[in-house]
Amino acid sequence: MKKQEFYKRLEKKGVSRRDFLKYCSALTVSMGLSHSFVGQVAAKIEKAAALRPAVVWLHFGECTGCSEAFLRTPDVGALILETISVEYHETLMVASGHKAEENLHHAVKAYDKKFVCVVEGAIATAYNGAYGKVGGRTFLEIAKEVIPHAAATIAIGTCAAYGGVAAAAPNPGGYKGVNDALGVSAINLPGCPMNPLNLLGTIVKYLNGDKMELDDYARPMFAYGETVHDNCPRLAQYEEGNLASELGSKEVEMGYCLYELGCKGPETYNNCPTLKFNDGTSFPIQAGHPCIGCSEPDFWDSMTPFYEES
Ligand code: FSX
Ligand code: SF4
Ligand code: F3S
Repeated sequence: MKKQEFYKRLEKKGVSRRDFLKYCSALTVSMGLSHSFVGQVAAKIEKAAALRPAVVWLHFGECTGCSEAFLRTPDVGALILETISVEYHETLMVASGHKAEENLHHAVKAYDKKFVCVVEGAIATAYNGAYGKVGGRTFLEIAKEVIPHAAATIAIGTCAAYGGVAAAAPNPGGYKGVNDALGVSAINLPGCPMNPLNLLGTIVKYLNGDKMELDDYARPMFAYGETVHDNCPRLAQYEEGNLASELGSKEVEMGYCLYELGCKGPETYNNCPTLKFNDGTSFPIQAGHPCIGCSEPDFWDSMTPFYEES
């Protein structure tokens, strides 16, 4: 697809060139690059959009909040949907029933070893996967059938990455993240939900053949290299000892540190303070709520009780 066509398609979806550059700028910051790289990031997105890979998007045990996160950010959603070609997505596609099943088989066959598999949700592994099914087949069966045919797999959200809420104790279904359940090497983009700009950044880096440095939990360093605390707007309050435990809610809103209210920002790796959610509007701590560590392996269990200092 030519560059001009890409812009035309974006404009049709209400995303102007100026909007496009705004998101390039946010992505540039999230990648830890200086503002002078915005043009290069824009060129990388254009290159990725020209390749427009087929994507098979699987849903397993989750709340669909990750899909919602990008659908509720219409411009970012449009950018993602113009950069990839979604061949199968249970909550977005029109088809249902047998027709939907057919679409999945067709996409896997037609784009064998070429498509990117995006997985949203955890996989039930106990009793042969009996605790989680779509169309009469277990998540485990579907994952085993589809993922080996993908050129790359991206596990979005903490559920797909590490099990997340679905794997909270006592976890009778034996829910696990994709890598643990299948023994594969998916890139993990945790967060409950993941930030859609991190998905876009990962796809763009992958399609440009850029080196993707990952941490020990398979998270890209460009997004998960620093803790929430490192970039928190309340960091100065933390350092000055202005803790919010005995304040009224108005003062909490005004910017006192939430550490004594159980904030897990110091042990949570994610770039939410930089990118924020809902089109850069806010993120939990800005809204006056402690970070609950939603992007860490073992969230939920290791992060509860939420409102106690760890
Ligand atoms: Fe999990 Fe995402 Fe939390 Fe929900 O899909 S990470 S429950 S926001 O939807 O998987
Ligand atoms: Fe750190 Fe949380 Fe305090 Fe922010 S609110 S400075 S992340 S402890
Ligand atoms: Fe999650 Fe904490 Fe960010 S709760 S959204 S990692 S501020």
